[in-house]
Amino acid sequence: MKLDLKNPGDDHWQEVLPCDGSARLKSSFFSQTESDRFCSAICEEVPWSSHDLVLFGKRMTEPRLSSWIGDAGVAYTYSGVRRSPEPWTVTLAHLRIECERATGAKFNSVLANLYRSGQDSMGWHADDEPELGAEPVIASLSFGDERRFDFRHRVSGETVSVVLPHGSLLVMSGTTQTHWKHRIARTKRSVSPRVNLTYRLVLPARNDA
Ligand SMILES: O=C(O)CCC(=O)C(=O)O
Ligand SMILES: [Mn+2]
Repeated sequence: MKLDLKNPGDDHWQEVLPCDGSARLKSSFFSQTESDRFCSAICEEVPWSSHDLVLFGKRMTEPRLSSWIGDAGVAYTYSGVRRSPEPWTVTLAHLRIECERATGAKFNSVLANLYRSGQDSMGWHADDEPELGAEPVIASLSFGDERRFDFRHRVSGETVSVVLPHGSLLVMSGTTQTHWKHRIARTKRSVSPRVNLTYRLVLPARNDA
């Protein structure tokens, strides 16, 4: 999809990455009223839980709550742990259609994340699991308090940061996961909870492993 980036603003797509992939942000993908409604509904509907991850061979508890939701039969290994999906909620199913419409891509699952405070975070990683394919399209919706999202180039070390506001959509595509890592850093700022939804297409060939 070609986008007009000459006048990036709230109602426009803005390309965040300088090279080696694409991460396009639409800051006001949803209105304030819609975003408030979605945020409350998601917080209530999603079966949040604390998960362990394996980092450098060590098992630890992720500093955020999350839930893996998707079509029946879609399984995904995330942070070294294999998960089966929870069933779609009304709001997450509706937002899947919105993300498919905006990107032209198809999604069969979503990782929902709840950052309870500035202490909650997600370390440097790429969404490069083999079951996502070589150049995955990942649609990332944010609701609640804004947090800074950082990219770091794997070779040059260049970093690019962008703030993800309430009701924004960030679409990562192309070779982004090959060349860049990303994170949500902890912050000492006093921040309210934030919900993030990353819609993904998990390829069926890997599901019976
Ligand atoms: O919270 C975010 O904005 C991104 C989370 C993320 O990168 C992930 O869960 O893979
Ligand atoms: Mn990620």
